[in-house]
Amino acid sequence: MKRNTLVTTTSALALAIALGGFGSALAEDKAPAGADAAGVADIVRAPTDLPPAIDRTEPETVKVELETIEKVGQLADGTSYRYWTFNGQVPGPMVRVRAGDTVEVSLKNADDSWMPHNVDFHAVTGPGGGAEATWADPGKESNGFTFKALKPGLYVYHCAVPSVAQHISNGMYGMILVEPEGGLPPVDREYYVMQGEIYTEEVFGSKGELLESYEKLSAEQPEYYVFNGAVGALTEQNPLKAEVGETVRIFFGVGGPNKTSSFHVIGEIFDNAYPFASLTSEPLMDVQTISVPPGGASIVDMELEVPGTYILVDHALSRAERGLAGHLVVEGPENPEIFKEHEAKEPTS
Ligand SMILES: [Cu+2]
Repeated sequence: MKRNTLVTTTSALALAIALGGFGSALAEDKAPAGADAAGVADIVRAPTDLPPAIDRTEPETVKVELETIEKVGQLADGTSYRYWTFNGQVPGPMVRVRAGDTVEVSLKNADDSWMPHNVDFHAVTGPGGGAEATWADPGKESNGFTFKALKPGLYVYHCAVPSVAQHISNGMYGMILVEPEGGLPPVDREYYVMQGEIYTEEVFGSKGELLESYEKLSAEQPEYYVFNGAVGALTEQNPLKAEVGETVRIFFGVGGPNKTSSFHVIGEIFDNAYPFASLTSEPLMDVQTISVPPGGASIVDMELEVPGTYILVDHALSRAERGLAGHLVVEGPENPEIFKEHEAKEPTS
């Protein structure tokens, strides 16, 4: 039954896009004057928006309530886009549970959605990661499901309604951390960062409300690469912050849908990096760049010795010119033993 609906919806959409009908429908609905016009939302999830470390020692039942919301949000200065989100922001909320917990997932799809949505949690052991159980047409609430978090790790979740790549690229991804029973080693600050791609018909840098390009999505040729949903989300808007002497952890994931990230922080070295976000393996130490596949994650820890602005990038650096950069601003006393700039040289002539 659901499969039929799904195929019909997908075919109709693909056809509409092929005929240019989808673009026309979007154009009629678009906000009058781009990102400054009323109705353009801030869809960025702040990297500080994550639950605190779990301090309990017994398993519990944890409820996760998701609402899928489609809305026009700011993609860049003067540029907007019709995002599809979990709970109104990109990425969706970070869920934090402990290995052995029972997790009850409910999903409601907002009344004004155009599309059905659902959620597939990579932390789930069970069919579709819960995708069938959470399917919801616009205005409906899904049946939901319950799962036991068996394996520690940091896991991606995403919408799995076809075209899955389309739902993900429009913003439908987030992460769930399943802490090991003894928790993670404590740090001073934790941040939540996810990388995604946006495929627009208009070229990078265009103004106004941009239209999605199914053709570029199929060809894996995004116009925009973003951390936490939008250009500038983690630079001007919400830079990561720390003091000299503190240890910072970044929970980093790739929603994608297509591109592997070579995650790197310019000017820093990861003291600990958990490849593929495996928490039952020992972390690697002293890592410059870590490869994170789409639908995958990593956890990196850095102790900060020197003040300054450190830049989060994907070291496939052409992507930095398509929106992909974040800042980690470290304040505190200079540490000339570790880093000092030389005095200006005397003119030689
Ligand atoms: Cu969806």
